[in-house]
Amino acid sequence: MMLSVLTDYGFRESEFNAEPFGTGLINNTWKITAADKVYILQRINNAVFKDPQDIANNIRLMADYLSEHHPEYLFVTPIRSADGDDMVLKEGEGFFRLFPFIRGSHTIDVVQKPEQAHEAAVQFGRFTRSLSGIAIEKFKTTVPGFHDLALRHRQFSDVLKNGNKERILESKEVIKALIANAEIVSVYEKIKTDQAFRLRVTHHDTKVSNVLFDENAKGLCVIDLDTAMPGFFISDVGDMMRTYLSPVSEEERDMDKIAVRGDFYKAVVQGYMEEMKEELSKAEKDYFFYAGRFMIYMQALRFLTDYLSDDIYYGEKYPGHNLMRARNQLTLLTRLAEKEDTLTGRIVT
Ligand code: GN1
Ligand code: MG
Repeated sequence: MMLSVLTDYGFRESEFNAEPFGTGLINNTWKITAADKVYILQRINNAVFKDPQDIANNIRLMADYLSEHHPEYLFVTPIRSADGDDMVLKEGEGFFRLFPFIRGSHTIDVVQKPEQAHEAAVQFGRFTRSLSGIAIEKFKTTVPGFHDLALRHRQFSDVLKNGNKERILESKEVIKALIANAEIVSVYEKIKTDQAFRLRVTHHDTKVSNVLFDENAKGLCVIDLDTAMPGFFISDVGDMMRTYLSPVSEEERDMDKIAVRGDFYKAVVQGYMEEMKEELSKAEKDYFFYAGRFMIYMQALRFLTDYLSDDIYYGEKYPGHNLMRARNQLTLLTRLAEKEDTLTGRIVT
């Protein structure tokens, strides 16, 4: 049985209770209760993370750096197995990791108040700022080209040639809208070679469920560090906009419910800037709003590309699921564009 991995951490089979935990699309997560202690166990999706040791390498790198330079920073490191490993390989089952559950912490799945967006943005900003002196060349790339929009766009163009023909026909409108927005890719191409844009350690998955909150609704730290690696700040800020601005998530099927909330935008900008304003160059700050367009567009491309590739990456819970998600993200992109003037007028730097 899957959870037999816990014996590698010194637990006896009869000693623990396991329940599925969280809503991630890629890894499997369980909350483990053993005696009076609580843990989080994760199985890494080996199809996505081809070399899970790279993740362990990056996490160790960050843990060492932070304990030396920012010992007060709460960094949740994996518990070592009885053999002293950060990760355990179970033949035929995959790689597992065990984390301590931070006492008194909780996560939320949707941002309901601007204060929560603010707290989360502070946490992701602090994460990047705290790591700003680390040698980024020592990091491994855990998912090649993960937030490379040019690559995501090429993958989309390729699937239009080689993908599921019926689905391509069915997705005509969405494809047209994606092509019409290709300017977002050109802007990214410029950023990629622009000296004013620095590579820093960014999280790359800044959904609010990746922040731990305490009993007083204050942010404690960020979790889910599998994709923490060198990147541009627009990845993190953009993914916050993608997932905090609308009252409904990428799973919503009623497009009329998708909206962009100005006070949440302001909260993201202010929270992130509290930590990052000294770090970011003037040129980078000018791309705050673009960050949202960048990430929402990329996610729309990824969902549709997956739909046209028969859902091999994200899977589907109902027929047309990934097409629906792509439509959802495109709607969000439109809602965001409509508010550009109002939102950018509010930026405080
Ligand atoms: C995946 O599994 P989860 O929910 O942490 C994906 C993100 C997407 C997200 C969309 C490694 O994250 O990039 O934004 O789904 N992670 C990977 O919900 O592909
Ligand atoms: Mg994730």
